[in-house]
Amino acid sequence: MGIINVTPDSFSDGGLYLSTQRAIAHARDLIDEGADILDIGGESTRPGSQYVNVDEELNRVLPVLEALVDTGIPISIDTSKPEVMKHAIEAGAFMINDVNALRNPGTLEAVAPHKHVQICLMHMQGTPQSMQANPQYIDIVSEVKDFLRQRIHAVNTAGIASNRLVIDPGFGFGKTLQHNLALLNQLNEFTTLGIPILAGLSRKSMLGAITGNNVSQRLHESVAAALLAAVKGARIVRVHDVKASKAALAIYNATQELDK
Ligand code: 9MG
Repeated sequence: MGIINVTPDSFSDGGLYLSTQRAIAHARDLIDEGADILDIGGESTRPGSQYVNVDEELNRVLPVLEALVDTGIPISIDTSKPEVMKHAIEAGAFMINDVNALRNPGTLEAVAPHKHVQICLMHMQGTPQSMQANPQYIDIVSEVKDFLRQRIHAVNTAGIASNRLVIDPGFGFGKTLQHNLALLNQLNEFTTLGIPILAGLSRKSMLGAITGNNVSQRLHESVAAALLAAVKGARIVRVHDVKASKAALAIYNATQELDK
């Protein structure tokens, strides 16, 4: 899954793709590099990020989505707002990537009737504004797993079948470095929930905390993290660097073909 941020304040490439044309050109590059899905976001979810109103978020994401729909690449829209979900689905979105796991009022109703639309349910402790202030867990893996199990149950009850779902432990969303490392190390624990796992580690500060590299220099650690996530059971990796990630995953995938 290639990342397209149409935001002025995303932690890695904020501002770069704010203009619609530049975002579309970047998306086309990621398609050429082999992206299987594109994730378009109009509101940054980085720690301390600013709220964006519905109209502004729609103005950012819809023109990019509309320009890419004809390419045939499945498009995910990264949003927690029901109005944005509805418009994006009407415009042809294939997935809604909600870092708030459909907990906002109106979101379940926005997506439930659209049986062809996939949904990513992500774990987050707190909100992007405050989540890194003091994240607390007694047992990170079982608490995140319990949260995802409860959200799967809640969305199923709202009429959304499990075959429409993807789950994500939410690396960096209300977690310390130790929490993130425990989640990555035990990512395979989440496979028992029976839902495909998405992992987003690309260029995140947890990687820089280990290597000391700043955000623009985290290619190698991002590729390593994506590969490790795949080995531990992730089916989708959300990345900025599609070409390098694809090459690394191709090696792992080739070893998996041997087992078939
Ligand atoms: C929008 N966004 C930023 N980081 C993310 C992650 O790790 N997972 C998902 N699903 N979305 C993310």
